[in-house]
Amino acid sequence: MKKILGFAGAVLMASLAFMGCNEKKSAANSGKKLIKVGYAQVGAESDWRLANTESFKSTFTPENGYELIFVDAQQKQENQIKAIRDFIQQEVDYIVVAPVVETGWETVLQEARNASIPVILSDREMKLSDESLYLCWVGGNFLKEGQDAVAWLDAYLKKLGRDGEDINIVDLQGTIGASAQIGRTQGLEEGIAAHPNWHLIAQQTGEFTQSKGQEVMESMLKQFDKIDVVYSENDNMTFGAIDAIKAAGKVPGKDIIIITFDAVKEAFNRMIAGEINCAAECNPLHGPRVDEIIKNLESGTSVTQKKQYVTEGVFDQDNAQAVLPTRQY
Ligand code: GYE
Repeated sequence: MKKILGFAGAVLMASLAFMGCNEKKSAANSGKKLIKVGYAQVGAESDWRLANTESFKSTFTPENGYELIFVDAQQKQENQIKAIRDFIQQEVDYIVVAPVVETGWETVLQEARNASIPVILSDREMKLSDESLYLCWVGGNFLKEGQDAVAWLDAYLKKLGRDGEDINIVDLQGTIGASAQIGRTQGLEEGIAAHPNWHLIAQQTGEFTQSKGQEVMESMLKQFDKIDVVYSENDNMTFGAIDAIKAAGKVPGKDIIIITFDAVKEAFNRMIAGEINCAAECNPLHGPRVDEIIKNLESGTSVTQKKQYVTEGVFDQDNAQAVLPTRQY
């Protein structure tokens, strides 16, 4: 105890000396211990992801009381597992994970539990045999996003007077096994099952990236003459698909109805330009939400909500122009 007090005293003295030559007051130099947070991020595959990273980096700052250890796992689960093990080694106070895929996490989460480090999930979910291996989760409702997009398509086809026609749909899927892919794909498949005239003619992953989205769309366009709808599970794949559609001499948004997910600013620009018909929103700004959870825990308030879904909307060419100035990402 004496030793700890001695050490704390030394830290305080050093901090006071530091503060003396630095006007700026912050948690970093007020002598308060920074909360050490390790964030195992999926990667940098999309605009959505970059906005999510920025949200964490701008929230988890020394001024706000944090030391952030940020790891970009390059869309590989094995890199995230390694990052979590490194966080445990570095004795972080909290581990935050945006899991690339849903399954395969039990062992490493058990290791975090053995080290008494709380794990908070953000963005995508995990499917675990023991839900108590993580504290809580905050993110988008991917199934609802898919269902909302399907409801939009249903209404749009009615508006066009095409609801009685055969409609050929292709699905550009996200990373297979990611909860964002699983929920959005399920939303579409439910829609297909409910509409006998909707036909899912192709379904393939574009890994949530622009280049893969373009490549997969190119091959689908070669394979099928009549594609009525592209259901693309994120914006960047959509941007790639639009390039492929234009290169094939077709007009995106007119010859082919384009539905996208995320609704980043560029998707709004494309709706205004007429190239995208509908964007189902997915909010990436989870930094402040996770900050609030951690601050509550630090002040002794326990987590009451295991899962926190973020509210999300659906946008189209009718409201894109009006909504764009209000968008944050
Ligand atoms: O839709 C996509 C990103 O998990 C919700 O991941 C996220 C998804 C998002 O790569 O753009």
